[in-house]
Amino acid sequence: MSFQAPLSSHSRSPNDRQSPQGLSGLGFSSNQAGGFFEKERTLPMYKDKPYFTPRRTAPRRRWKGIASLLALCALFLFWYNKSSLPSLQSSDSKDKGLQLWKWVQTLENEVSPEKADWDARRERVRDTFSVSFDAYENEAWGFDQYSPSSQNHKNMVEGGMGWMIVDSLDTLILMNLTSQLRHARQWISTSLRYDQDHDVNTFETTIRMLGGLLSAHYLSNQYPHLAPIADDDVGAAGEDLYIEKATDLADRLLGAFESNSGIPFSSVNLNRSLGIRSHSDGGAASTAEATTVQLEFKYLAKLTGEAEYWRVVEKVMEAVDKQHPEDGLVPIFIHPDSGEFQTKNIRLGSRGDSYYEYLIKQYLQTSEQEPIYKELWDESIQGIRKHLLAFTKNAQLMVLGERPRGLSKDLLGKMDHLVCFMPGTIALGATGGQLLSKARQSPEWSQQHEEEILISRELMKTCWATYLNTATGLAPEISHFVLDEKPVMMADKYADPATSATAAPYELQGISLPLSQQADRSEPWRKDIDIHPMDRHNLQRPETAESLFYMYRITGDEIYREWGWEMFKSFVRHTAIIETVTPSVPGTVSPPYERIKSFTSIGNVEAIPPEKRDRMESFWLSETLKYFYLLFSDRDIISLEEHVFNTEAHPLPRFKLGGELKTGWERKHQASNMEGV
Ligand code: DMJ
Repeated sequence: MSFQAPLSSHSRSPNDRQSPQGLSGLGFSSNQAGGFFEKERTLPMYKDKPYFTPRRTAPRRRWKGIASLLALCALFLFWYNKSSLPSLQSSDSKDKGLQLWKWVQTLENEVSPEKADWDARRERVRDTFSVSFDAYENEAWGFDQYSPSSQNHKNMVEGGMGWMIVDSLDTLILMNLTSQLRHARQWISTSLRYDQDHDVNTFETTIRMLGGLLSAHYLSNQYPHLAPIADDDVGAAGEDLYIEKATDLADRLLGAFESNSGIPFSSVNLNRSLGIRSHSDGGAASTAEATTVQLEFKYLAKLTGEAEYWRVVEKVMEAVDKQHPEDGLVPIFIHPDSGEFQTKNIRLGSRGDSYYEYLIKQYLQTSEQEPIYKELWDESIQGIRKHLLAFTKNAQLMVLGERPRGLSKDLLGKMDHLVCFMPGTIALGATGGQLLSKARQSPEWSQQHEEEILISRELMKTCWATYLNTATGLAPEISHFVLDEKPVMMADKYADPATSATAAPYELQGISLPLSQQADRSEPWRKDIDIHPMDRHNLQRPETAESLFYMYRITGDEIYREWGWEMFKSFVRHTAIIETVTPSVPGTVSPPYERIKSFTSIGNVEAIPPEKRDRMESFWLSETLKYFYLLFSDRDIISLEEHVFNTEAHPLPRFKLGGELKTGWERKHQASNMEGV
C-alpha cells in the first residue's frame, strides 16, 4: 500500500535561505539527545503536564479552546504569508528547480574531484527535497496522493490524512525549512481530523502518521532552534500540537488490536476505533505489518506514561513467538483470529521485512534492557545465514533469497528492493550503532560480530550492484539472481562462528565493483542479475540509501558515501519532471527556460528517458531524501548511538524501561531449535 501528497504557494522566511552549514550551523550536539528522558531535562514530559489525563475513550475536548485560538492564529499567519510575500516564495522555488536542472546538465562531463565537498552535496539533496515539497505544496497541498506530471491529487479519506505533510515533518525540521514547516503545522492544526468513518491501513498509518508526529514532537523539543516555531507553549515549540494529534490517532488505532490473538487487524476505522479484517488473504494480516508498530506505541507510552499503548504492541510479539517460528524465520502471513501463520512462504522482502528490523530496534530503543529481542534477532540472523544466504554463479555476489514453499524446499534467488534495508540493519545489530573501531574494543565483540559485518558489506555491494547494472543507474523493484543449479549456500561453505569455536573466518568473496555505471557492460557480474519485465519500475524507494547511511556511519568507509552520491545523481537525472517556463514580466520579453518542477517514480530503469509513472510516494520525502541528507552530513547529527529510526525513517530517542513499561512476557521455548545449525 502506498500513498502520497504535494503543496500550495506560501511565503518563505529568510531562514529558509540560510542553508544549514555543518554540525554547528544546525546546532546539533551529540550529547543533547541523551538527556531527553533524563532528570535534568528542562522540558516537561507530556505526562507530567497538569492537564494530562488518560484518554482512550474520549477523543479530546479539553483542547478545543486552545485549538480554536491556534486555528485563528494559523489562519492569520497563512493569510499574512500568502498576501505579503508571494513573489519571494515563487521565485525562490523556481530558482531551485532551475539551479538543479543546470547542475544536472553538467553531470555528463563531471570529473570526480580529488576531495568531495560533502556539505555542498548535502545542499543538493536539500534543494531536491525543497523542489519536491514545493511542487506538492503548489499542486496538491493537503491531499494524500500526488501525481506530479498530471498535477492530479487524491485523498484516502475525506479531508485527507495528511499523508504527505505529516510524513515530511521531521525532514523539514532536520533540513531547517522553517516556512514549509510552519505551513505544515497550520494545515495540521486547522484541517487534520481523525474522526473519519473509513478504514485505513493500521501499519501504514502507524509508521507514517504516528511515527511522523512523534518524531516531529521529539525533534522540535530537542532541537528547538531548527525550523523554529513559536506558536505553542513557551519553551516547548511544537510540543502540544504533535503530541495531541499523536495521542488522538493512537487512541483510535488501538481498536485494531482487539482481536482474539492480539495480532492487529490489517485495517481500522478511525472514527469507531474498530479493527477490520483484511478483505483479501482470507482475512490474514501481513506478518511485517502486524509486527511493525512497536517503536511508535512504546515511545508514546514513555511520553504519556500510559502503559496500555505498550501492552497491546508487546502482546503482538508474544503471539508471534508462540507460533515457534522455525530458526527465527517467520512466514509472511498471520491470522488475527487464530494467531497462526497462514503460509510457508519466507522472505525478507514485502510482508516479511520489518518484522526483523523491529526485533533489533526494539532492543536498542529500550537501551538494551530487553534481551528477549536480541535473542530473537540473533536467532533470525542465524536462520537467515542457514537458509537464505547464497552466492551467485559468476561473481559470487551474496544474495539474501526466498523460500516461497517453506524452509525445506528450494531457494529462490530473488531480492525485492525492500530487502536492501538488511545490510545496514545487520551492521546496526552487530555494533549497536557504534563506530566499528569502537565496537571492536568491547570484550563482548566476537568472531560472529566480525562475520556479521562482512555479511553486511557483501549484501551492501549486491544492493549497489542492482543500481549500477541498469541504464539509469537506478535499481528495479525486484531483482533475480543467477545461482548454481544447486545453490552455493553460505552455511555449506563456512562453519557458523556462533556455534563452532573452530570456524574458519569467512572472507569477503565477491569481486570489487567499479564505481561508475559507464564501466564495461560485459563484466561477468552483470550476468548474475536478471530483471523481469514486470519488475523494471523504480518507486524512489529508500532501502539502499538507508543501508548506505548505516554502513558509512558504522564503518566510516567513504566508499558508501560515494556509492550514495552516484545513486543520488541518478535519481535527480532520471526521476525529475522538467517544465518549460515562459517568464511574463510586463514590458520585457524573456526567453522560455527549463527547470525541474518535481520528481516522480519511473516505469523502466532500463529506458532513457524512462517513462514517468506520475506518482511521488511520501517515502521519497520522509525516507529516501532524508537518508541521502544524513549520509552526506556529519556523523553525529541524529547519532545512531542515541536514536532509533522507525521503519519510515522517523528518528526517535532511545530510553530506559521503568514502572509498568517493561517486557511483559517470557518465551515459552528457548533457542534450542537452533541446535545443529
Ligand atoms: C516504507 O514505507 C517503509 O520503509 C516500510 O517498512 C516498507 N517500505 C516502504 C518504502 O519502501
